[in-house]
Amino acid sequence: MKMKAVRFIQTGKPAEVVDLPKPTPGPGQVLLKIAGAGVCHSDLHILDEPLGLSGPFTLGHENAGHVAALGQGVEGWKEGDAVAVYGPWGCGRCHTCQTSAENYCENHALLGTMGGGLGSDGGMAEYMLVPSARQLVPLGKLDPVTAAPLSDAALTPYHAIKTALPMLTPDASVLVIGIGGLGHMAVQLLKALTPATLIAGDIDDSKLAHARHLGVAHTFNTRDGDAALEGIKQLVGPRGVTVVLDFVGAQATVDLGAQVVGRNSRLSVVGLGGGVVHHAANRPPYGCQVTVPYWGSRTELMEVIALAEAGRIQVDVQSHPLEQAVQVYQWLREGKVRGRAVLTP
Ligand code: FEH
Ligand code: ZN
Ligand code: ZN
Repeated sequence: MKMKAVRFIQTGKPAEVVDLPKPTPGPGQVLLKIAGAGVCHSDLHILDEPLGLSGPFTLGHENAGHVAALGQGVEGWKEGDAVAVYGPWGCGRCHTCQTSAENYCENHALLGTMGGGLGSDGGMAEYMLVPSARQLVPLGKLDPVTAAPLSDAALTPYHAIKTALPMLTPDASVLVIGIGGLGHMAVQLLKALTPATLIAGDIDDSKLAHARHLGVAHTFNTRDGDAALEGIKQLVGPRGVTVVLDFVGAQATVDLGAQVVGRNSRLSVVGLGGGVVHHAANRPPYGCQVTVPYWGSRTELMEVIALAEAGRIQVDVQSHPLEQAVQVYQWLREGKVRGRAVLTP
């Protein structure tokens, strides 16, 4: 049997929709029938720049669907179970992986893959092979199409926010730069988890309107960096912003973040825009923690799913047929995607 799949061929070449044989699960593996595969901005970096991933492989690292077949020896799951795929595939043996933080696997350099859609075949296909049942997280009654982005667009900001929670007191402030797939989930997570004052920055007024729709009171268009800088400084006063979450990671956004954070703060750069944090005395201000968080742990994914099940967060999904993948990537590149695009086989 054949199946449609969206393939990364090599850096500099567009993705291609091709026919591939339907995979069969080997011992310990699980075959999923994919319901939704999120379209992440990181894929554009993978398609455009040498990120050390060699093709060809099937794209899609933000996946959810139903168990279709179990490899020999797999227990605890049955055909039809709705699941999200935990995306960062680590070794599963090291101390860090044993804590479920496979995103920070100590042996990552030896694995030859970052996960499905990131070196291994991912979920932009009718079926996906998951190497181990440990990468499956139950979705309960959630719809796998709208829940797929929980595995990256929600998990990645959740991981960055969770470690900053002690800093986010009622008199604190947090700036979210980039209200796209991850940013629109970040503002919802911050509203659900913290009393801090929320501030949103983006170069696109429609993305700022989305942030206001999600309950962010203060929005700034960062296309005019000086005006945004002055506006944010006026809003937060001499204390500065407590936490900056930069989901763009470009030089302009990293610079803005470094200029608005206060002392004893945190600047978290998540986006792959290639910006660097310039350092000099008291710049960023003394006591500012600069972090580069990556994705999240499996238990954090379970916590994100619980938030969605409780109705505390909701992904704004634009779904499109799998065959439209190349067009959807183009819309993402042009900043025309609101929330998260999800491909449905
Ligand atoms: C993917 C590839 C490389 C770096 C970061 C990412 C994220 O999109 C995963 O959350
Ligand atoms: Zn991603
Ligand atoms: Zn490991």
